[in-house]
Amino acid sequence: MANIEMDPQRWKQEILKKYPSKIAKKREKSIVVNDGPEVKQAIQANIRTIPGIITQRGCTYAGCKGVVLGPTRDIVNLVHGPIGCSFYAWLTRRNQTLPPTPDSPNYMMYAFSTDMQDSNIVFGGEIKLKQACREAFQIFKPKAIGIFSTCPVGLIGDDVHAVAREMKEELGINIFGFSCEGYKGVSQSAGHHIANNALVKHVIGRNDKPAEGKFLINMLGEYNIGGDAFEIERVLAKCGITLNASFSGNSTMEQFERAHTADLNVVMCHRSINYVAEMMEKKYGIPWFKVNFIGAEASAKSLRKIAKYFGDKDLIARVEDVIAGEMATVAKAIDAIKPRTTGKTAMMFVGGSRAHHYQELFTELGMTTLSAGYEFGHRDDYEGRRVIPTITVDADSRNIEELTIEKDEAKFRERLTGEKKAELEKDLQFNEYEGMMKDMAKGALVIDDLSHYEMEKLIEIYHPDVFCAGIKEKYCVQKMGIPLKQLHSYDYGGPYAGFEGAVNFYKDIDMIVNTSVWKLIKAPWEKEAVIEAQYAV
Ligand code: CFM
Repeated sequence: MANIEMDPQRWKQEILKKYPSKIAKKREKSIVVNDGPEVKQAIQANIRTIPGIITQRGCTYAGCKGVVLGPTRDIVNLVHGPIGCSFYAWLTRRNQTLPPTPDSPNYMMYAFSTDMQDSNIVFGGEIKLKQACREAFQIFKPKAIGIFSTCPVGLIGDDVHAVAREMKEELGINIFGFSCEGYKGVSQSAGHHIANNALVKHVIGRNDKPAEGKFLINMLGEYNIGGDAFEIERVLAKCGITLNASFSGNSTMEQFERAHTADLNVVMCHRSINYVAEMMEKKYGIPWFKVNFIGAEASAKSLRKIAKYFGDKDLIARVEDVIAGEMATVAKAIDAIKPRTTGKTAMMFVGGSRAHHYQELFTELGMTTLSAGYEFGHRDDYEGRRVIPTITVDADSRNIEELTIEKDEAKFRERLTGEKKAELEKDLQFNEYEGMMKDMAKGALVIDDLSHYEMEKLIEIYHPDVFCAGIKEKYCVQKMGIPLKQLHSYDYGGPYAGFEGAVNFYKDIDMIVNTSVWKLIKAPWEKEAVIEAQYAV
């Protein structure tokens, strides 16, 4: 059973005591004891990890290629770099996709790489990159090729953008490059921004034919992990809401190209895609608001928001019908499971949005989130977008291009006129994300870029019933006798989004927190004598 008596301030002080004073001073600002929703607290985020500290973070290339473009099935995602970078990106993330017919283009199972060698590092890799574009074109005849830069590309100065322009001309398909070298930012978050920029520059707006149907929305920041997008698509279709484009779970190039024709942008993962939402509003006049399809209640709320936006009586009624039907099944599951999960505790350290979104599901299970944090969230993901103007721009953030966006006079369409907008604004918060801290309990520990050491100490002291993170943390945590649920890949379970997803999650968490296996195992060092040493100074 969890030990929740621990004073979080004491935990923080104990952790910081172990660090050299300079490091303690830095880490101190990234560890906040939450004072509850009324108090506005600042947290330090999106800064470099201190060298020597074991972080959970990934690289800029991972955020660009793996996260944002990875789930799009009919684009050849060509990695310019050594083969190791491609091996990482090759189906190691659990994006799923569903081509409409067996012979529809789907390149997601392939790893496209220029396989740079030492000689390319010395003499340059542009020739090899051009050859790779031609080869990919000859074999697959794709609609588009995206070229992703890995660290050595930036170091030797290969110009992927010039190659992309030349190849676009030669092959007659859309080819564009990303300067997403792994070291480009402090985490994968920089890669999201770089991907967003290129999508706006090179893809969105190329096809003016919208999807067929009424109530056209784009779903931004949903990546179809574990089939989440399929469940969201099912629910939207049932409601009669048309998905015009998805960025980018189960998506295609065609969807990206027609995204500017939608009536509304809804944003799931704020961290990875808020740039596209903002830029599309300026350029094409599409309003956006935040939604969350993780959690049954949150899904219902999000559907109601969408229906409210369109203001169509039939749509509103249909959405209520769908919610009532889906909630009946959810209620059955929760009634059976909740008595077994109530009072249990969870901790979540994932990415830049799930550490917030999944708290919804744990609340539905009657569980408490003792501590949570993002790997690479920015202050706005913790404190809300109101802090954006006050965030200090440092050398690392300045490194990422900020596009200047202007209204596209030909394609701009005013979706909301003054009066209607003012009316809707009473209920819908446009351009807003209030962040994670507001939803967390008083006394909960909010920790940005959690270090491995801090993770071990959290577990030793609090003994949560479940710890949620990724594969890097999984086995260390489980060897400490605490179950770990992966929230990046879902441990090959899921979907967890929407209503059916919520039920799947309840069942999985019930099994995880109520199995006795974790109480029976002992790590070798708990059973046998070990030799320990200490520094003399
Ligand atoms: Fe957004 Fe993501 Fe996440 Fe993310 Fe990610 Fe991911 Fe994630 Mo892993 S885009 S921030 S960079 S929701 S890959 S699909 S699970 S860390 S919390």
